[in-house]
Order: sequence, then C-alpha cells, then structure tokens
Amino acid sequence: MARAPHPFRQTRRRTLLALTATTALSAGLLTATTATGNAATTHRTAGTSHAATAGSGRLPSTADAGAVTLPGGHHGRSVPSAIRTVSEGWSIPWGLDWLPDGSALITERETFKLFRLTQAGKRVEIGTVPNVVTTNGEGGLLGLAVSPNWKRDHHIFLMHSAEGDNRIVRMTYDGTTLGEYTPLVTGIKKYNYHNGGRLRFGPDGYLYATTGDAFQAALAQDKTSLNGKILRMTAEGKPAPGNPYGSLVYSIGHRNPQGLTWDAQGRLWEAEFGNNAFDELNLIKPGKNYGWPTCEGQCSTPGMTNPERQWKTNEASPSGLTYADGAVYLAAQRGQRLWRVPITRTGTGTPEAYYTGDYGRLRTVEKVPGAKALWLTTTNADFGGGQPAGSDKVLRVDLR
Ligand SMILES: [Ca+2]
Repeated sequence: MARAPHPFRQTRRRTLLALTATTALSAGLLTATTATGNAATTHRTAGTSHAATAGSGRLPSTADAGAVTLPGGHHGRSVPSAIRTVSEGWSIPWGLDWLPDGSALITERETFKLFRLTQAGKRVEIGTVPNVVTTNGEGGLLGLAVSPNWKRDHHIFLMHSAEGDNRIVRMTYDGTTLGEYTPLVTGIKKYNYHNGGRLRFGPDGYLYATTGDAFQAALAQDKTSLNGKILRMTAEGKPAPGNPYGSLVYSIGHRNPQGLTWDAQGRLWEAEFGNNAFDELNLIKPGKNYGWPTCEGQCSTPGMTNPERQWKTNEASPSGLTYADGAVYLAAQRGQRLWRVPITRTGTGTPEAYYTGDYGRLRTVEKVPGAKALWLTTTNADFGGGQPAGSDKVLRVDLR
C-alpha cells in the first residue's frame, strides 16, 4: 500500500477523547486519511514516554470512526498512564498466565524453567519443565495456560519444543510442586524459527494454540498439517466440538502467530509476524484462510481473509496480544514498543504506540485480572536483543 507522507498532525490524545459528536465527523476523516499515512508525530507526556504514531497500516475495510464516537464514554478510553518494574533478572520470559490469587506463572524460553511471580514482585522458581530443547532460535519453552478449573484439577498447559517436535503438554502444579507430564498434542513440526507457541483458554472453555509454519510455508495452506494454524482443543488435546474440519485446526494460512486474545464481544484476535513486509492483527473466524504464504498483509486473492491492521515489520514484529478496556495491546519485538489498537463494534481504531525504544524488545503482554493494568515482559536476552541472560524484566502498565 502507498505510504505517502501524512498531512495530518496528531495533537494530544486528550483532544481526540474530547471530540464532540460534531467533530466526530472529522475524526472519521482523520482515520480515513491515515489509510495512506505513516508516522505522524511523536510526543512525550509527563512521567510516561508515549510515542503516538498514527496511520500504521490502516486498512480501509472497517468503520473505525466508532473508536471515538461510541456512546457511554466507557469504550476504549483508558490508555497507558504509568509504567514500573515488577521484577528483574529474567531471561526471555515467554508464557504468562494467572492463578486465582492474582500471582502469575511465567515460563522462560531457554532455561525451561517455570516461575511464580506475585503482584508484589516476589518470584519463586517452581521447577524445570522436562523434555524441552532449545532450537537456537525461537523455540524452547513457550506458551503457558492455567486450567480454568485449576483450583480443582491443578492442571497447567505448556507448549514447547522437544527433541523431535513442538508439542502441547499438560502438567500438574498444586501450588507448590510441578508434577505429572502428559503430552496432549505431539508432532507439530519445529524449526529454529517460526514455532508459534501461544496458548490460551477461550471464553468457550477450550484451549487455543498458535503454531508457526516451521519455515515450510506450504504447511500453512495444508489443512491436514498442524503447522501455520490456530488450533482449538479440549483439555485432553482432542478436537473441540464445532471445529471447521473436524480436526484440531481452527484457522489456516498463518506464518508465525504468537498472540491471541478475545475482546469484550468474545471475538478472537490474533497477532502474527510477517516475513519482511507486513505484520498482522487478524480477527479470527473458524475455517478462514489468513493468506500465508500467498499473501503477506493485505491482498486481493479470493478466499483469503485480510488482516484488520498491518504494520511494517520494523514497526512491530508482534508477539503477545491482550485485550483490556476496549483495546488490544500488542507487544512488539523489533518495533520495541507497545501498540494500543482500539477495538470498535465493527473493527479497529487508529493504533498508537507507547514506550518506543524505552525498554527494548517486548514479548508478552497480559491484562492483570481485576485491575486496570497490564503486565509486559521484555525479551532483550534473546538472539535478536543480544543482551546477557538475566537482563529481562516484567513491567506493570497502569491504564487510566
Ligand atoms: Ca495474513
């Protein structure tokens, strides 16, 4: 798509928030104009680094004027207002999910360890996940999901690279000890790169997983392959009822997806790494084909579903994705920023970037349960960041 210099200079976001019904019309023009735009401006607010970038990869398919015109004033209005370090001394923290007491379980990709971290920042090492191997790239110990029934079953779910495959396994964690290891889905092809790896329980109670194409792009279009897909399964690793092909496969045509989240309407959003042109934010529907490798970003090939948003890879390269208070947040690695994308009734509003360059590469972002806040992890100790082991952090972002 064309990327001509943008004529609109975005002023402070509060100006946008104060738009009246009358000026909402011009806001619509704003977002329409950004369809051909690029970075508009960068500004800093007191206490918080806040780089606002308008017009990254706006796609002309949805009416995102709704981002500033929805009634009630409750939709998508909070923004990052403060950031602080919760915990230091991490090495590529990757999977993160919450226990009922508000503490988090966190995996480290290359140490294969599982930790528990309280909201107050107390870290306890729980143990090492067995059978994990590094891929000297993007594999290792990846996603983590806590059973929705954890108080009863003490189950946690992990996705990792093993000697011969990538796999999804179940373990027990009773609050103290890591126990029984049960493979649920094996035989997902692995490679140094493109291993996907996010795990998430959906509002329907089923477990979703993202798998990469393992550097074999054609697998993404092969409905019988587990690679380059979003998978949906029962807690036993069986195809969830209603899956489009009667298998684990939920959607196809993905390259290296690592972000999954559901919005307030229960819609599934996904973030994935593009190759060298465009990263994507997709609205996922069962049985749809998201294009890779025929398309990277938006295209007009029949049968392919276009992304809702796309970014140049140096602006994003998104891993984690989470929904909070009317927006999705993408943790960008190469882009070294946190993207906030308003979610509207019909699509997305204009993305804004926060903390650009301030914390290096970002990996995982998760909404803190019961709080208007996010936890955000860095991934500077990976091969892309080149920082020593122990140099990563867990950060807390307050929304206001
Ligand atoms: Ca795509």
